[in-house]
Amino acid sequence: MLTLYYHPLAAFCWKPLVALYEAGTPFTAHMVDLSKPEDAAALESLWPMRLFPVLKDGETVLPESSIIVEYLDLHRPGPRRMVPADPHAALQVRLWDRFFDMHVQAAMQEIVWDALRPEPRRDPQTVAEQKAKLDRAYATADRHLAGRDWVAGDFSMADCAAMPALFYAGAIHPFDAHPALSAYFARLMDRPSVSRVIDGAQPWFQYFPFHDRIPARFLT
Ligand SMILES: N[C@@H](CCC(=O)N[C@@H](CS)C(=O)NCC(=O)O)C(=O)O
Repeated sequence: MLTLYYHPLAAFCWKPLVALYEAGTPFTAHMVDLSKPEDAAALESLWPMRLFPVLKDGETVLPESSIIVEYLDLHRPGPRRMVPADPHAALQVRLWDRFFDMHVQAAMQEIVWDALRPEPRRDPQTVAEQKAKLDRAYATADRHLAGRDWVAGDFSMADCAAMPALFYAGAIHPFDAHPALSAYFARLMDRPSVSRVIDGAQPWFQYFPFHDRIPARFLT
């Protein structure tokens, strides 16, 4: 049996959750509450970096959201692959998965960490720099998405990565001025797998420091 160690609010955990729901793969969702020392120690015993998501499948223990999705594709494939078999198409999926993790999620996380610090330790300069990075990433994604339904061919791991990145980053620093990106985000939000992940996170949104900027349609 597969067990996913995760937290419902954690953006990187949403990526394998979407992949699991897309495939209809049964799994046990094991919530990790890092404010509890025993949970933190248990996660650390699985992955010393003490970051989730972590997937356990028998003796196999895998951290890293993209590696987990690739593993699921290999060992628990659903009706459609999240990383295409064609190596050239797969490169595009991995490229855009990296893009959303490194240029959208990372910038969004820096802004969140800043907001979680006590006021005197906040750094407006860092926030401004990260918002400028988001602007560049939004413009890049918008150009790429013009004329495309999904980021790289059919719905794939790249879209699983884009979903949490854009959900949280868009609440902090909106991308409404980018039509192709906005239309793509609306398509993402229409997927049942995505709604399921967002529904699961709802009780926890209050702990997101920008929760008052999450659009009301995601809160009901
Ligand atoms: N590159 C990792 C990043 C994982 C990561 O940063 N996870 C965050 C949650 S979104 C975490 O575990 N945070 C806990 C902490 O920082 O203590 C992945 O893709 O899985």
